[in-house]
Amino acid sequence: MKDFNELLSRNGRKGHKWISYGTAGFRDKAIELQHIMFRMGILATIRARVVKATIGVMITASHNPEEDNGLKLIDPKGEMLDPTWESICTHLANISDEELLNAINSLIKEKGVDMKDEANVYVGRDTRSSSDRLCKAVIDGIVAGEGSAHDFGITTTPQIHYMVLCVNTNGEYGEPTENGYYRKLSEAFIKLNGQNGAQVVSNNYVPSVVVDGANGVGAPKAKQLKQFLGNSLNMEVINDGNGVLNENCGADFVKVQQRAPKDLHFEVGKRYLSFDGDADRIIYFYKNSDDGLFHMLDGDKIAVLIASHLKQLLTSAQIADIDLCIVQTAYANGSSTHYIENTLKLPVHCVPTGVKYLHHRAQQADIGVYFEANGHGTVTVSHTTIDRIKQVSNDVTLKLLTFIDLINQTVGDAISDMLVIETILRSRGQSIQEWDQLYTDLPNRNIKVCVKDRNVVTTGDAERKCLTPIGLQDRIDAIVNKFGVHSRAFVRPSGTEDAVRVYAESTTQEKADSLAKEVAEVVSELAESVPNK
Ligand code: 16G
Ligand code: MG
Repeated sequence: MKDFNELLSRNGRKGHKWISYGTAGFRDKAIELQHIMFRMGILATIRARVVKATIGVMITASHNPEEDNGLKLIDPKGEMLDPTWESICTHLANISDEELLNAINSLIKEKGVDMKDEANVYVGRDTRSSSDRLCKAVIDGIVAGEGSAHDFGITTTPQIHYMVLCVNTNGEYGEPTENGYYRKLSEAFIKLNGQNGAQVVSNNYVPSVVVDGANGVGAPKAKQLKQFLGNSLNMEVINDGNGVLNENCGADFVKVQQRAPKDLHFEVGKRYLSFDGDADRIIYFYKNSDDGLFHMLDGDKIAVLIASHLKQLLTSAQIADIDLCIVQTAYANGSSTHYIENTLKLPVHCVPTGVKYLHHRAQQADIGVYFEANGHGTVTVSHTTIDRIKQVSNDVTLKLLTFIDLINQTVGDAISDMLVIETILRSRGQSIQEWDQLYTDLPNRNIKVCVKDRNVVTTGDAERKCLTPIGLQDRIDAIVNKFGVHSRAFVRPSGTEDAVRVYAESTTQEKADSLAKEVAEVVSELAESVPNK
């Protein structure tokens, strides 16, 4: 350890609050996080030595309010941290300053790490005012762990995931720089959409989008991308940093509130989309010309669009025996699952909430399309599948390979997803309204219930069944039955907030609302009545 005491004194633990490495890493009020950042910097150097590769650290709290912050660790293939290391992170985060050095030394010993080996860590951060200070704490940790930090400054979360994979494949996946990222995506986009795509209307597809940047990192990055896209797409960026991060804007706001973000001149005929605060989620929306109302196209509709396009390409390339599937969570709208099974006729898998589960399941297929309803998702394509596609050399396979280049396969990426969606809509000559008509979402409602201890609620069957408190599932079943066909509800403890979430869907909004309310009442009754652990 280098200058350990001095670096520790700058990044000492101030309070006693317990914190765990949750669904998407650590997340809390930024003022609680300084010591966590330092410790994770050290841990990152150990992890990099264990896996003998560059790993990543991203400082962000995504769609949370500006005063929050967080940290995610990124493994060598650009994927989320190996889950078996999450408890190590949690342990290191919660011990006292006095215990820290011993704990680190035990970890080094346990993992058989030679601290003389090199340890490279890529670091990125979002635009939060606390991110710069917290980034310095991470770098202090990397210095203490005698590793090398490559500080990329302000980046989207998916950009760091991408660059980690690039460097670990020696550039095979792409150049590990921000410009390399824009170049790869924009070159593929221009190849598929034309240098002057911005001027070419294709049937009902108009090549213009309005991007809600959530007043976060996605806004400046979308503007940077614009330089690379040249005249291939018209893009107007709003909520570009002048307002408060994620406040009344961004993908999470639009999805949860089911309405357009602030500062938007909402017009019929335009195509809008929202990024979240770290640009790893995307939601499309528009004003419908028939009813003049807000309509939203979430992760489910995006997954269906992408999977059906891939299926079409594979069929016309005559390599249809490729195993293509869609991965969803219990939050996927019932209509989307029905459409995938009955119209697209593709296998669909349901996994627990959290990108790591979706990503992992998708990777088991030749081509896996995964999306959470909240707009986080991407496509994974196995190496053997790429090789197979390459072997069949024709116009369609060339197009398919270029299309795959548009995708950031490491994690959901709002920028890459936008380019993928725009490409598909153009190739189909479709308006957003036509895309929306693939199927009609069942009305649904998401609510939060605060209980004494959310951990008394445990689930199985990919969160679709409640295991404890005993009796809760039977009560939910009885309520759901009253609401009749196409009604569904489930509950799960949040992985990011101290609450239990209730999801309900039914044939009308009124029914979905009442169903959610009735289930929430039973949750508070049964969860409250179970003593704290
Ligand atoms: C995190 C997850 C997201 C999930 C959400 C659920 C990652 C990178 N992000 O943001 O996938 O949908 O948590 O939050 O895994 P909840 O547990 O509070 O409902
Ligand atoms: Mg996010």
